[in-house]
Amino acid sequence: MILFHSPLSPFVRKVMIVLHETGQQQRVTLQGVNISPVNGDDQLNQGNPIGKIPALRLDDGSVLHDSRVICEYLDSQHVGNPLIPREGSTRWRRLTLASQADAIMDAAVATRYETFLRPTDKQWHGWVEAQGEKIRRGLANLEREHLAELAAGFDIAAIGVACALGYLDLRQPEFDWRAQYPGLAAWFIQVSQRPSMLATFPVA
Ligand SMILES: N[C@@H](CCC(=O)N[C@@H](CS)C(=O)NCC(=O)O)C(=O)O
Repeated sequence: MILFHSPLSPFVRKVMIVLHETGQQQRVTLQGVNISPVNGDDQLNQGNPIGKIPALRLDDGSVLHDSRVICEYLDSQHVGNPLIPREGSTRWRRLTLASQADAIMDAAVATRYETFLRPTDKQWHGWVEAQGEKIRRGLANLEREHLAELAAGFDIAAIGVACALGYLDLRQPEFDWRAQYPGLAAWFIQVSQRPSMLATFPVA
């Protein structure tokens, strides 16, 4: 299989961590792409018309996207403990937490595009501030209500939160989230030691 990849994308990192955690790294060849919303990649666009990464080309030539679908596919392809609970209320709770983590990443990626790509005189500070509020509300909720759930196992929800925190460190190092969310900070120290997290650490 071929994974359209960038080492700095938090959504790609999520897929890479799932590959590591399920022992499937060797099944995938990485195809690096350097894209932004205003600078696409023709080969990627052929497989994923939306032009975003990650996208996974299967051996039969079909292409899966987005990261949620790819993670679910990969989780159906191994015999170990599932990273996405298969059924019951746990499934919906964990998927909702995973969605919250994705939304934090969406807000952080959108902030990056607005502040890095958009010409300075066109930047909308109120909009950037509102993205920051989404991130802060999302993290505060995790700190207040979900620390025990995160510590329960490194599944799809925990992987998503770890990728979101790692991306904030990469792109918003001035946002000292550790000071505001000490429970998340302590949890992050632990999960950061996992081989899957070390192997996918984003280096700009
Ligand atoms: N919902 C998507 C989001 C993926 C995403 O936003 N990827 C970014 C890179 S981090 C991207 O491809 N941006 C290019 C674009 O927006 O055109 C997923 O979960 O895979």
